[in-house]
Amino acid sequence: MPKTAARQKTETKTTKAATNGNNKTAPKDAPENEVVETGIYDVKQAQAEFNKRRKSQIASIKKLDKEFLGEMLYQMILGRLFERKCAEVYRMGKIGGFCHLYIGQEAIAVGSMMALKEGDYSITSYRDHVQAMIAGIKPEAVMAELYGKATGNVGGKGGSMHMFSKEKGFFGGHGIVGGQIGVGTGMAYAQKYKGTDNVTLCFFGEAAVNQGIFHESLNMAQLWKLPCIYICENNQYGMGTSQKRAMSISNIAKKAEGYAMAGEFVDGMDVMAVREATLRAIERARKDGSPTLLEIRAYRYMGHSMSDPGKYRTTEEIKKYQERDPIILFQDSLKEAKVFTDKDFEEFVARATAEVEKAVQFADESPFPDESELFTDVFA
Ligand SMILES: Cc1ncc(C[n+]2csc(CCOP(=O)(O)OP(=O)(O)O)c2C)c(N)n1
Ligand SMILES: [Mg+2]
Repeated sequence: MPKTAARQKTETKTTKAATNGNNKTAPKDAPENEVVETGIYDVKQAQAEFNKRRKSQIASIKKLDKEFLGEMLYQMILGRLFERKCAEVYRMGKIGGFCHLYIGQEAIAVGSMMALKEGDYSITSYRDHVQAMIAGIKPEAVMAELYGKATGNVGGKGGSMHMFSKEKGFFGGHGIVGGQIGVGTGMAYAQKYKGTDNVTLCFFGEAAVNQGIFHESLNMAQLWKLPCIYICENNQYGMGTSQKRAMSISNIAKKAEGYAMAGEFVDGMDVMAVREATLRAIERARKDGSPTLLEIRAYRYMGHSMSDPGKYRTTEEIKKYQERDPIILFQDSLKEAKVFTDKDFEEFVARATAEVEKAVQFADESPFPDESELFTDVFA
């Protein structure tokens, strides 16, 4: 993606949506709307650290073949453009209900899931479209599911939050904050019980860490040596509440120490750093089932969901984080390592744009489920 195109589009489209065009601090007499700087992540410092790491990123790039690197970049671009399209068609009324977008966090899903092998599992929260596509669910099926169409990933009955494919080892798509942490732990238990060397990637947001299920699961996983890699996607907000307001410590990776578990902090804007941390965790898990907690810090550019008025943060804060856009950082390194050129990036964008358009056309042209489907697959 050419640098300027990526930056411009993201900033103009996403920041407006995220803040609903309002970047003013709320009045003092409305504390629930007060803008609080998170203060836990200095962007300048992070940028300086990344620049120091740049050499090591290029060295990691050189260890991988061009085709695989191209696929990593393509999946990040596809995720970004797919989500932008979701926002566009949502505003046109084509998607109803909840819709949580992943823009800004792409390096986490790509860096970690593309380190998996056949038979490994993954599970996540409601912010699940990009993970579902990386798992191998076709963009057409994800978009049609968002539209509530019969051709959707789960027949149009799950919508945005409930993508699922047992065949692809992708177990959702969960709307209850933290609910998937217990399920993911059970999936890892099954992998161990069956005597495989497979692992589970269990994604959740930083707000889920305050739920009891997180602590119960980590305790059990370490005690029973379950091959679960707990990936806390720290985007610094749980709906409109900053982490600082809701958590007594800012270093989530440190919480692993409470369970004698391996824990690691990772820069979620750096896809290669995510990949390498995941590979270290995978190695531990395949060897003797040891679990790991990874805190991968990133930033969501859009609102919590499409209905978020976004009054709890400023446009300036969003722009600050966009200066470290994960796609641009990766492209810059790929270019410096002489793997791809600007022309190649344009081709990736063109291919992803065509794939997204195909998905929208498929969803537009698909039928809604038949009335007779009303009572099938109903378990409650
Ligand atoms: C048990 C439960 N409590 C509250 C909610 C409402 N809720 C939905 S998302 C959310 C915030 C979660 O934030 P985080 O875990 O950081 O994930 P993110 O949305 O940032 O990806 C809340 C409180 C819920 N869905 N489930
Ligand atoms: Mg969050």
